[in-house]
Amino acid sequence: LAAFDWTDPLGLEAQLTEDERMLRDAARAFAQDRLAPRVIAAYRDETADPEIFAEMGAAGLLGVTVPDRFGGLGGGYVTYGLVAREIERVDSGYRSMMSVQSSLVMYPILAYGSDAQRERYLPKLATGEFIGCFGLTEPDAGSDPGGMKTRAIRTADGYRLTGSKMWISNAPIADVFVVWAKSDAHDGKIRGFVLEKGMKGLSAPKVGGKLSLRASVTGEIVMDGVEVGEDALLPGVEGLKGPFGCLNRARYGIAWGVMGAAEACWHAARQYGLDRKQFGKPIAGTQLYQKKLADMQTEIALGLQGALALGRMMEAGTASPETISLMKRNNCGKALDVARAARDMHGGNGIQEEYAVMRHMVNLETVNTYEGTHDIHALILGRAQTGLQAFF
Ligand code: TGC
Ligand code: FAD
Repeated sequence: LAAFDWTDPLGLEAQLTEDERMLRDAARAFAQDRLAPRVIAAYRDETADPEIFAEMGAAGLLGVTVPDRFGGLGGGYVTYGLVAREIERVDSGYRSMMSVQSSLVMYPILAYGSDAQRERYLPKLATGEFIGCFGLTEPDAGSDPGGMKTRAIRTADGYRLTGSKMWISNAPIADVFVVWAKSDAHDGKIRGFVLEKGMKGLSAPKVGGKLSLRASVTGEIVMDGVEVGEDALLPGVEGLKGPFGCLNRARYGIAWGVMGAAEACWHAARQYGLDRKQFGKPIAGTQLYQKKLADMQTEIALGLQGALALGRMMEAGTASPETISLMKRNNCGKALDVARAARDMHGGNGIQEEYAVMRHMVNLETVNTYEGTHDIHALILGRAQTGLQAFF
């Protein structure tokens, strides 16, 4: 039998291709060299540096699965997941910045946009010259986005959009806004529109006071009669499957990303336990401590295998939205458990900013909520196996 690698019990490394490992290593180097040194101050001061988008773009981390003719990397879904894992190992907020840009802004423009929209937006989103955001959630429509109030009313040469979006990542610093509205010209169906910063009636005030995901800026999108031409409409999709098509990709990335945050917490707890002595010996030498480490190791190894299996299904075109729900839900919940345990295992130091575990823990509260809450994904899975919807 082979020797045991405690960091990789199920041999994830050997299941990756040479290219995937190379791109993963580049993402890890970027995250550790460029993101890790600024995260403590960014989190403390609640500042999201817009320059990070350009830096991520230069490193090839925006639009990993977008074809290279539009400025993307033309990579596979496993590569995208590995990038999310490396960035979230530093902070969930930085992964949010990357995944909104890649899965929620570049993807819909690629999949549903016109040629003109693709040419206008994708290359600059890929370099980070443009920052994008995705507006689906509203103050009164979170888990139930079909209840949105934002309306697009037909005008002589386009549409007038009125409504407000809430909890929108990147919005206060965004140049490009992918927003979803019910369109009277399309029988009240949900349609996507691409708005640009500076349009009359469009504003994006910051949501302050967040105790989680503080390194990523969140805002509202207020549309007070924003007039756009026909060219702002995403022509290729209508109905909720438009935004959900994007969410499928972002939820998949989260399934990998949260495992990065969980690994950071697990490794930190192991090292802390080896260094910290109480009752005359390292606390990692106690049974309770080792049980917690074993649980972390097990859940992370299984979560990574699930994410990899799903990634291969995404690449083969065999992944279903329900399988994505299963992995998003499981890995967020397990990552949160790991982070809470790691916080506890650090004792008093666990609440200190330089130990990072509490920052990961409170970030993961957001990640467990956005892109469909833990319970909403349970209801999606319950419906799929009983045929009975339990949403209302
Ligand atoms: P339902 O009747 O189930 O479906 C309506 C239509 O949508 C289609 N659909 C999907 N299509 C593709 N992929 C999916 N995952 C899909 N889910 C549904 C469905 O086939 C149907 O199409 P059609 O053609 O028959 O009309 O819809 P419902 O209204 O009952 O929805 C229920 C529910 C709970 C599934 C859904 O609303 C839901 O998932 N709610 C959660 C909302 C959510 O995830 N919001 C995320 C906002 S964005 C965000 O959080 C970004 S954070 C990013 C970051 O910072 O990293
Ligand atoms: P609610 O839907 O009100 O849910 C509250 C509670 O009720 C939850 O526990 C939920 O599980 C439960 N619940 C709801 N319905 C049911 C039911 N039928 N049965 C049982 N329980 C139920 N959205 C975007 O569009 N774009 C973004 O970029 C974005 N970024 C975000 C960034 C941050 C920091 C945060 C916090 C959120 C972001 N969101 C974004 C919004 C996010 O997707 C929503 O917060 C999420 O979908 C939940 O909606 P809600 O907050 O309205 O909660």
